Amino acid sequence: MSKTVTEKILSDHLVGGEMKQGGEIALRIDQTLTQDATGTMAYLEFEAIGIPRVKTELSVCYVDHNLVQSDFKNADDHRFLQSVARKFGLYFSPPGNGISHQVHLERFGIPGKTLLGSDSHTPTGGGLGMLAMGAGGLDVAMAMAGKPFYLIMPRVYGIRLIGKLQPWVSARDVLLEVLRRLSVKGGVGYIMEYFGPGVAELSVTDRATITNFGAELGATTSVFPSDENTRSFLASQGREDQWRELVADEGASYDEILELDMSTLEPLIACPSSPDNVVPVREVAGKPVAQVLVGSCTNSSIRDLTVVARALETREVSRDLSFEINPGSRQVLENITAQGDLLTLIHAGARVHQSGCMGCIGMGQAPPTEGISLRTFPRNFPGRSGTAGDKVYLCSPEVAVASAVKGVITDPRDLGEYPVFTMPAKVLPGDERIESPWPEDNTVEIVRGPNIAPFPDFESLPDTWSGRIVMKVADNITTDHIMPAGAKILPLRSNIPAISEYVFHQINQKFAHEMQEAVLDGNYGLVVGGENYGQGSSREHAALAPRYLGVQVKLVKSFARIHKANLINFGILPLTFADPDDYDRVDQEAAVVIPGIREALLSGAEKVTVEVNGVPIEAVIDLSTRHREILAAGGLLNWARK
Ligand code: MIC
Ligand code: SF4
Repeated sequence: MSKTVTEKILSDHLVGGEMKQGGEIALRIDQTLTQDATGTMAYLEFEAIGIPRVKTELSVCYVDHNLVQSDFKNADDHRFLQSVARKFGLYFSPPGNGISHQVHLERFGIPGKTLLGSDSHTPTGGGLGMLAMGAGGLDVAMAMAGKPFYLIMPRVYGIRLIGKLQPWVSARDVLLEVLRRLSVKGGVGYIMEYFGPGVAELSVTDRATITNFGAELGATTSVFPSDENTRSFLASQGREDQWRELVADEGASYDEILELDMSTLEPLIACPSSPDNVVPVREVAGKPVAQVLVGSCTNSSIRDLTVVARALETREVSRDLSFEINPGSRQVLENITAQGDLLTLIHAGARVHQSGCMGCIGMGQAPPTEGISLRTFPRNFPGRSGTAGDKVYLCSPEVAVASAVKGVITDPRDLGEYPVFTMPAKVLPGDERIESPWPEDNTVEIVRGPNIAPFPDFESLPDTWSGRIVMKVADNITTDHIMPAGAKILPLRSNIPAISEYVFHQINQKFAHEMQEAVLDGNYGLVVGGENYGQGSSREHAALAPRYLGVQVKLVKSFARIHKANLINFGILPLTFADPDDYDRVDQEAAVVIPGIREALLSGAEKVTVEVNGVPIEAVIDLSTRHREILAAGGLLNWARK
């Protein structure tokens, strides 16, 4: 039978279940990655599982998010992570070395392998022909312990690329166009697989921009074939021996197909405050800009920064804005330095930062009040930049640099000739600070600072659940709404009691306090939500911290994949409305009873009655047998211990 690239990698790694759409499958995971903001928790969980060494082919522990050290907390976490890597046998990529996804693409990714990462932009690896997926920290901890990763068998969305990108139009615009057509929930339940003659026109870093940004479609992941361009990328990294060809068979079939002629694309931009709020740049051209940031795991490769620098060779950036560069990795920084492009950037007025996530996760770089911020980042969710009421636009490096020069949003085609750039046949690897796994040594001690709190214990699910609707929210609620990030809150990622104070902070600053009082009165919490609830980040804190406060059930129209998996892992029951119109019939504060919920779960019932102020409403239980057992036990760690 003819197979897609997705089907080939899935069947090579299948260790349980059948590859039938909608059923649960279990996959062998070859590689894992963690970043610091989710990693501390993932390693506390790995310790709780009690396995002495990681069992994957390769696991890497990155520090890239919590780089601002305004007190001891982040610095302590960095040391904790380094000691954990040494003890458990992982590679360690220290602060300043770069964004996990960029470094992983450069130094570790291998076509045809599976990669599980505790970050939603792990699909970056799809640019190399890997099946690279984001997950919660606990799922990554299980994979490091050698356990399979469970997943509902996705459908395959084929994106057929034809044509060639025009000057000043780049990979970012390809995905902006896909987001414009499909929206932030258009990829839910799918793996996006790129094929067709246009694929050969894109380099591996272009492809990685597309698969990375594809996370914003809500897709399970995105994948490109592995071809001659993949071979030359790996050769430039000195890793040609790790190349293998991996392309879809002639006649392979996709569940959906979208055809995209790249030659018809023009520069696009996502307006505030959602990545799918996309228009052509010319429609918003002329608006004054206060800040331009080039960086993030989506667009900070050697190609991206070189194009920006070359466009600035004979120009300088406007003095009315702040123009900032966050290189994706030490490799990127070393190569643009060796090429001389770094000097051009500095000379033209750029503020150059260390390699890392920086302002993308609100670690500094907050824009001024009312000021438009143009970013080559993947997310512009409200408030994520750190400034309330922010106006963040997402665009390509080309649009960013043109706007930085003119001081207003600018279609880069106005700059005239497009700089030529060919990727060097051999790059400086820039991996001198990556620490290889230490040999097993029982004397290695884990270094723990006072901010690292023990993992909380959770109770199992009662026979009948009762509580109150403590929050009702609309469609497309992001994990940034549920559990915000930013320089103030991120340092609390290793301390669940402390971080839980900020749950739903953007919506109701008193939420944590109200929950504490409700629980004292014996009222556990149910949260009501709309479509695509929990989109965005993989942060399990968005499940763990509400659970710590006493939120035990979520009843919504639909869930984002990773968030739903995190809810299950921490024993929060994810239910969906059987009739979406019931959403309008339930109000915040209403008393809720779910009689016989434990029995319903364990007997495999597909529906359960939820009584809201005494009125029955039907809810769907869309869960596998394993999920049901985990929920009844009160979470994955409880279940695994049993
Ligand atoms: C993000 O882009 O939102 C993050 C920060 O990288 C998250 C992970 C996190 O919250 O730590 C992600 O994308 O998963
Ligand atoms: Fe870092 Fe931003 Fe990428 Fe998340 S999206 S990994 S915060 S650069």
